[in-house]
Amino acid sequence: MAGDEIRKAFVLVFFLITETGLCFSFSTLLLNGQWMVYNKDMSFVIPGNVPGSMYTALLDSGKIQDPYYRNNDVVYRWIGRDDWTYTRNFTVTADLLQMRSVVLVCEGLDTISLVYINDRPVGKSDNMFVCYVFNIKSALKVGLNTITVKFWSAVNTAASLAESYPYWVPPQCPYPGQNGECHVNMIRKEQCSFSWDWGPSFPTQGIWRDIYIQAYNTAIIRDVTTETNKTKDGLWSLTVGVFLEVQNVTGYPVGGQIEARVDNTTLRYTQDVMLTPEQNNLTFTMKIPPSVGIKLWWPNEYGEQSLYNLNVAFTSKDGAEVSNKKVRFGFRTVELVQDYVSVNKTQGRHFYFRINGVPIFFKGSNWVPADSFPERATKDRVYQYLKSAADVHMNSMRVWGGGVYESEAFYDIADELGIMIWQDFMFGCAMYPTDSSFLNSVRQEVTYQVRRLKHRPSVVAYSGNNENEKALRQDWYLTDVNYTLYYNDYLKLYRDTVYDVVKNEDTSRPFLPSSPTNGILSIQEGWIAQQPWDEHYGDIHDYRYLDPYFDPSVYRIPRFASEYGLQSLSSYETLEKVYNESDMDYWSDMNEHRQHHPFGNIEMMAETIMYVQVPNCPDRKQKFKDLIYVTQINQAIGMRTETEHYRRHQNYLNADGRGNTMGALYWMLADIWQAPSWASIEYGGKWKMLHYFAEKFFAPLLISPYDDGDNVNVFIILDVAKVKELRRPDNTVVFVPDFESSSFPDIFGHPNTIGHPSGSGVHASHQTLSGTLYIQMFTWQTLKPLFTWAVPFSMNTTSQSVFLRNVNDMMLEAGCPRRISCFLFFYLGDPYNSMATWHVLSAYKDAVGLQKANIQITSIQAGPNTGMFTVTLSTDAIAPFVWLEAYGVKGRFSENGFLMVHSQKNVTFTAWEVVDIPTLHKSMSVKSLMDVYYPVQ
Ligand code: BMA
Repeated sequence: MAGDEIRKAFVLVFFLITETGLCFSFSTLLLNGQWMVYNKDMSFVIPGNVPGSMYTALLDSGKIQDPYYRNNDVVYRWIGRDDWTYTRNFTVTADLLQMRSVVLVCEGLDTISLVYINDRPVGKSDNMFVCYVFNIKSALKVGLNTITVKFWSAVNTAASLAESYPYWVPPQCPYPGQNGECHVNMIRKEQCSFSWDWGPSFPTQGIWRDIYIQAYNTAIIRDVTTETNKTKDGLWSLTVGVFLEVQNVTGYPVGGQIEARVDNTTLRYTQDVMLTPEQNNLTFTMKIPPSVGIKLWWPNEYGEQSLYNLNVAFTSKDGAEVSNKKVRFGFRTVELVQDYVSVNKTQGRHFYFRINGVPIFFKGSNWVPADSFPERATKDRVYQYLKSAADVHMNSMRVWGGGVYESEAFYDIADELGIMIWQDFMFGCAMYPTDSSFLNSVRQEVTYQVRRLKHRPSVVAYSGNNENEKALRQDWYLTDVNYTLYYNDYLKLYRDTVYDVVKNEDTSRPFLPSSPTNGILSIQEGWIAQQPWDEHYGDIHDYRYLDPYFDPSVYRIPRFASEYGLQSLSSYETLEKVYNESDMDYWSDMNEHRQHHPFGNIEMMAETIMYVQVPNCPDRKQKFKDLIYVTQINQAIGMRTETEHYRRHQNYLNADGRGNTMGALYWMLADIWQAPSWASIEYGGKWKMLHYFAEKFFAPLLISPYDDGDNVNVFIILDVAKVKELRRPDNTVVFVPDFESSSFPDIFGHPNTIGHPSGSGVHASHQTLSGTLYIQMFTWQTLKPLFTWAVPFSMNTTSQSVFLRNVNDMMLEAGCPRRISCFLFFYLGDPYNSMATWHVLSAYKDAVGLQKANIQITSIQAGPNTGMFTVTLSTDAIAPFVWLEAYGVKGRFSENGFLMVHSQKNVTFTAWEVVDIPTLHKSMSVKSLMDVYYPVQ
């Protein structure tokens, strides 16, 4: 073995032991690292890193500019249409080659490829989501060997598959404004890599996950799955699945022993086994005695995320070979409640999750790939995004079906942060082929991915696809020309293939046919419901771009909203990395080029006009900055209005049975590149105003006012770990906080909670939460409130109206002349508490009395913790949407985009990189709404 191979093998073994828990007594040769990459006519021959793609190889070799820069997605279209080959040499020792089985393990080949060892074909791939294992022993030799992976352009392959397919499998091509490629549904590849309505087309080729050689004489463990169950007597059991690969050279069975141990417990299991290449897996259940003292895994802000390590080892009979695999798992139960809402069964079915028996409102968003080039979606970046989600009280995330099954790092972090994953299978917004080779490939994909994910406590649900049930029912792709054909294809793919595998592999979490879906009703109606968007069943996706998004009455009342969103622009700072000076205009060609959603920029402008006045700075660049700011205001207000509306409906059912809403996952968490989109986190990690608003609207204790006809109606919403479900005689549900066994401060004592309501002045006893709600009426003109109402309240459900009053009467009492002059401010106990909120009585564009506020950053001081700084602000006038930025310094504020009603306010800046106070001071700027308007000349 050459020096660097030995080093790499060493690194792999070390990596496998420390990171994945794998450990081999047999030989392993890691082939990650530097390869040679070349295109079809060899006009480019460059080094390329594995895992990686040809785009990053070209970029790293200086052959292309940043592919994200300006319209490089179009300029570099040729790259995805060319064929790229990866090759490298490696050295094989006699020791390795004499092993009975020598296999090449490819955890990710993207996508259509032929694999050669020393010019002999040893395997091929057609699915980037499958782990391929090829037998390569006969192709290897002692000494220097060459491995070559020849990829075909995914674009060309998809086109030729579409052409030769007996009928159209729509949609053919994406919306032209996406500048994308066609027929991505014909191949098992990240569907958004051919472009999406928020992302560019970079149809990658390459070895995108680890690749290595393994040699063994007997058997090795490929997968370990776990399933934890709570039995009737309250005891836990752990069911373990072990999937091995067994040598098939000798023709004799392989004897040995399987041992399973759970770290830091007395749990141990052993079993003698006789394995053959066909009889290569086993399942066993360990009953867990009470003495083990199991600690549960809880979602974020509901308790700890206790995790256990399971070590499984196979030892060959002669003791000469040991194969280990370690997986981390947790003890938790998941149930999806879908019983009837009413006794007469006419009002639909519930749709909510119970985790460890506790009904939990899903607060979160949707995850799309963090980068067009998966190799750039590093663990650090994924952590940054998911930590940002947890920091704003999210407890759940849907891994959307047009991207990828995410990395181990992603699920590790979700397990650790308590982010419950709704996992789509990777099919989205399309019909799919159902020829046998496609379905076989899907079968392998689903088997591999489910075995990979099953031990993850964070994964709480599977869903067959993104929006294909709805698309077929609503004829999005003109499938009605032959509905039966496409319907039968749908069944073949999702019912007879995806679900068929899942039901054999993993019934420990719910499987939903699609998202959105009607759940049980969809199944009863033959997997395509009559109305998959029905609010009485399952989940909905709902977008309303042209409605007054600040008015809650425009929103639907579903059981669970798994997608809803509004667009905004990314910050100037983020756009600057990919726009040039001339692009810095709302209506520039570049801003249009990056906008992939039809009429998106026009829609954002229409939204602006409805709510605030359009910024009018004569300076073009400043006006663009101001427009960025107002689009972020619209998005934040829209998502706040819609999300609070969903949370308020937890305990409410309309006369027609809509309500008991138990999930709000907005679209979407983070951008794949710098562009106008629905994301709340910009490419690179910067929080948009929406993300700051999410910290408020997802807070466990929320004051939520809204216009209810002529009244203002104020709800208090409380998400706590101790909730009981009360069933009314008519079968409707009310969620009731249960404080009996938990002291109130515990509920908010979770370290992930920022801005938790200390000083809220609320008290809990038994099943009641009581306190005083303070309501103040202000005019826009002055910092002094007109009037303050102190409203004692007492609530006994998790979401309840505590105040309802005619606004005109309140104005009369307070002395407010007209709605457009005033607004309401609400707090519990302490007006300076971050939980305070406000409610406007008219759109800002009509507000009278607002003045340009002179806001000053009066001081920045270190603390309260390392990397944190206290920023003190002062104002001389009411200031809506106060927006702080630390240009060039990565980090986030504790609050941003707030309404400033006091002359002073402190916020905390948490830096994500080392920074000193003078640098921070220099970087920091502040503005508020009236700063974007200039006197008309
Ligand atoms: C839904 C999603 C995505 C899309 C989003 C915004 O259709 O599932 O496909 O990006 O809406 O349009």
